Amino acid sequence: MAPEATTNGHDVTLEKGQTNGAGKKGGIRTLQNATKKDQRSVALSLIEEKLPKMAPLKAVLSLDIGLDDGPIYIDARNEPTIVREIDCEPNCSLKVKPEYIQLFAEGKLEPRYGLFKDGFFDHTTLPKGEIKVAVKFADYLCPNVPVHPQIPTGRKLPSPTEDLDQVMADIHEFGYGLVKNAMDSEQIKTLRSAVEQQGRGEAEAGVAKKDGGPHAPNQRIWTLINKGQEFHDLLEHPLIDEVVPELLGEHALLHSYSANIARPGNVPMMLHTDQVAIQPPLRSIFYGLNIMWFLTDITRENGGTRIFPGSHVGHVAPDDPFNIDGTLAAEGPAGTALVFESRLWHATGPNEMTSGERPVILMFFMRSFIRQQENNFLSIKPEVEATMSDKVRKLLGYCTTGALGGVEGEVREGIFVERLKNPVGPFRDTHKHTHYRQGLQAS
Ligand SMILES: O=C(O)CCC(=O)C(=O)O
Ligand SMILES: [Fe+2]
Repeated sequence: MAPEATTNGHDVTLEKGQTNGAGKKGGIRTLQNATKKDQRSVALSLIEEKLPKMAPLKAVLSLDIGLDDGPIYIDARNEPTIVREIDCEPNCSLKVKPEYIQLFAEGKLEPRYGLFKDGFFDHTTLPKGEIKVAVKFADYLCPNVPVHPQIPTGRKLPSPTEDLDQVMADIHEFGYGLVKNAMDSEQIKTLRSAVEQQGRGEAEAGVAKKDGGPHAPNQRIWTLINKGQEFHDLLEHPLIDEVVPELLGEHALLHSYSANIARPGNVPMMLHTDQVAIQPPLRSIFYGLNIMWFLTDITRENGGTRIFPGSHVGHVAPDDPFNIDGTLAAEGPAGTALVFESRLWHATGPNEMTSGERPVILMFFMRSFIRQQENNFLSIKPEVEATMSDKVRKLLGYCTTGALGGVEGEVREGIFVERLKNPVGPFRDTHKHTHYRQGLQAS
């Protein structure tokens, strides 16, 4: 492999590719390959174009975008260049789909989402080494390069308060606020016991959802709607009506409803915004709002959610989403509700205690036009569905909002809908008409 400046080098690679076996295999196959090659070529051109911006990297990145000749190297130790061979260990290795390069450049994909989302299915796509180098490389491809968040100085940061006006002001200014005594001791006890028992039961039944690093000590309990009346009751809490409609507009939906137990030995979650998966990564509006209910006293030590206060506004994003240095922990006594909007950079904190859990309930609301995280219509048990209050049904999407969510063309607003016993099927001839009528009579 000869070192070469790639402005022309990638053309050579692509021509070589055209003569490979796959290219000779007839119409459709050839067409697909041509498209793929074009994406790699476009990716290389874009990287070359943005190369001068990459000087602050001061590092070497090995980059695999699927070229036939293997990875290229972005050598930004001095003036950034692209080379085919390198005389040192790269600081970071990155394998990324070439089409993502174009999406980054067009501002359609946020690097902290785009670089990691395929890792769920193929761990070889995860950057290796100094993660910051891969992230900033991708940032420099974007139209606007974000800056690392800084905690605001000289301003009083949010602390738990019963003054809801203050909470709203804190959410606007810092992206989050803390409601003190949102739950009384009876509610805390009931919900904590329900979460603990549910967590234990799911673990014993072998259906627990675990995360938080190699030992996966943390436990998520999803779809709380199916898991007890206590969780339905919490959805009737007046705080929801105080904050959700004002911040997310009418008809906001419950995006997901879960508990998260952070346990000792966990690795902090990746820093993220709660709308990072909504692409393109718009920063001008928040789509979601989380209400996190503290079921125990929450401190920095036992895994309080790590936050960059004020990181909900401006073009900010952490240089390394796996590094929580410089974050604050959202702390408060049991019964506190942490309310935070979806642009805020945050993560589950490390539980640094030797024993003791950090159980919280996460009620995650979204504006009514965004697809819900949980597909309630498929996951809610029919017998639970039958017991849901109108309020709960509405929050879960069983009610039309604007022209959305209707059944068989219902577009009026605020109509409760339900599964049709006999949805209208195809009509082709009179014989089938008779069948449909018979079906109706039978049901
Ligand atoms: O558990 C926490 O502290 C935060 C969880 C979180 O950020 C999330 O589920 O998106
Ligand atoms: Fe989150």
